[in-house]
Amino acid sequence: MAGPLPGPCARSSRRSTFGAGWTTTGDFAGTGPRREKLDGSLGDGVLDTFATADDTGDQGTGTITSPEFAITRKYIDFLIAGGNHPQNGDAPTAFNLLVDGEVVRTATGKDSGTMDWTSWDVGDLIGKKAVLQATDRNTGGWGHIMADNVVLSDHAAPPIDRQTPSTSSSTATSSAPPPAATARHWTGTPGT
Ligand SMILES: [Ca+2]
Repeated sequence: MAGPLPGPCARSSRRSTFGAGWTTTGDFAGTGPRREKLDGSLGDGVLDTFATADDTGDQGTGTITSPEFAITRKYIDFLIAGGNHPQNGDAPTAFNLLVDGEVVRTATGKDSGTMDWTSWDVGDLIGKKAVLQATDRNTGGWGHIMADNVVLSDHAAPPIDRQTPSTSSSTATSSAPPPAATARHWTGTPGT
């Protein structure tokens, strides 16, 4: 089974920082998960680069980086929202997977504050050590990125609008995660 992953959010709502092993740079130095409940989010803490050390919102830039962990499953599923500024642009708001310091997977938002599932196929990276990194070099409109509930999974988490409604009362805005993801929330413990 997969070992525990470093996690910013599942158990971090009572902390003021992201936790052991996380590094924060630029305007995010010393920050932690923002306490907020976004549409589609789970729990009450979110990695959100709008939450700068001096409350400058979109103007803040820098990085938030997880501890190193081993990729042990075929997919990395996570919730993402925020600005649509891809990593390969001049001023990204991106959530990235790095191996040996290189960005090997990247995601950005949709200029939306509604969190939705995204999945990376990392089958070719199984066995590698990696870190997650939020990179914000954008100071304009929608100049922030949010991410949460990163999990290693055997299944790709589909976007909310393509998930099968569960039983009776689900709506289009239901945030119920796929079973594969709920089973493996980050534990908040650095990888072992
Ligand atoms: Ca920013």
